[in-house]
Amino acid sequence: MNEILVTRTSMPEYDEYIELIKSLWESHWVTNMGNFHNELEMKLKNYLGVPELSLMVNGHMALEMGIQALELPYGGEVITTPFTFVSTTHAIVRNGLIPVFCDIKTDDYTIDETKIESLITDKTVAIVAVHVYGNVCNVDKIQEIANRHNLKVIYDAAHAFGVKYKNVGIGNYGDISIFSFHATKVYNTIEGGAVTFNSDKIYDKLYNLKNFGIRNEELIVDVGANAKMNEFAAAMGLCNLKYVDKNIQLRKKLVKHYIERLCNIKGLVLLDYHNDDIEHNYAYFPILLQDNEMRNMLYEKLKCEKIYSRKYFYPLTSDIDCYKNKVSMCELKNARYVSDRILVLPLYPDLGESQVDRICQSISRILSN
Ligand code: T4K
Repeated sequence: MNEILVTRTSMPEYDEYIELIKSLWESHWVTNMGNFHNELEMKLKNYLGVPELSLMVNGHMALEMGIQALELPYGGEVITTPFTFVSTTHAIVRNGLIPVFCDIKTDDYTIDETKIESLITDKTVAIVAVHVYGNVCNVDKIQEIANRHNLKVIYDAAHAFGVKYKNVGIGNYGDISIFSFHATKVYNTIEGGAVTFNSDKIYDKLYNLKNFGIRNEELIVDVGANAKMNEFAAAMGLCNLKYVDKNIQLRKKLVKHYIERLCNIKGLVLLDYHNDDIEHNYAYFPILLQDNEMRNMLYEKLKCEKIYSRKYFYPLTSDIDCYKNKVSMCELKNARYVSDRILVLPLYPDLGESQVDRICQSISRILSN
């Protein structure tokens, strides 16, 4: 039996990429805002339908620098979700800010907007919410709360490339949004990421932050770092952008196939994709098991059959050693419930329907034993 990994990097045809990068052997210009970088910035702005976009070396640096660009006061509190990849929490803390963990909802696993206000104190400066699995946070309610309390809103849209809410690109919500273009994502530049926003001022600030603050050979205007995307990554991004719509359609078909085969299995809860306001990108296919024991058993047994699911996201970031007992949080009842039961099944555009059949048959057999 072939192994089926949780995801598989989408790549263009070999010749297409090689043809594109040939010019780099002529120019020898391989990084520092080269032509491919600038072309990709423009094309992604267009694709995501956002007013401004700054490319970054990866999604994490996009988040770290995006938060930094908002110049929040050191030691300020940030209300956030623990049900995410550690990058989200690390980016807050590495900016000298304090995460305050808020519970999530059990239907789409995003931050529970009804519980945000009770966590606001006079130290709260921002909300960092995550469009987890590409599921859209309640952006309207979150913005209302932020406006009422004068808070910045940052969306970790690492999973949400191409998602639209009410026909508007998801990168338009909040003060900034960040995307990940990691090899495991719906759209990849090998490693890469971007910050989206709507002000020239932030573009300049991010340019400085990602390029050591250098504006010209003798002018250094800020305490920047290095988070530039190189030309090989940008070229991969230019090639992959041509196929992303097709790939999302292939994902959608596979998700439908999964749902048809899993919807009648007792003890499984599937995501509800029926929401006319949301254009989904089908980034992940999470299922929720009845309890922790069942989830762990299914994970192990699938592994024995060379089917590699993942427990995205267990443990909660609030429970990892660097944060446990060191940060404040409300009762994370739903987050714990979900994190203990969630399992993400393999999903990528060239996963065949027959492989989905194999995965579903295994699940059905394992759960009925
Ligand atoms: N915010 C959120 C909410 C995020 O989920 C992430 C990243 C970030 C921020 C930060 O963005 P980046 O700085 O990463 O751009 C993966 C990814 O590395 C990570 O990007 C992602 N989230 C996270 C959810 O998943 P791992 O540790 O699970 O990856 P790994 O190496 O185990 O790979 C998983 C599977 O992907 C492999 O079994 C096979 C496939 N794969 C992997 C690689 C590296 C490929 O097909 N090709 C590859 O090159 O973290």
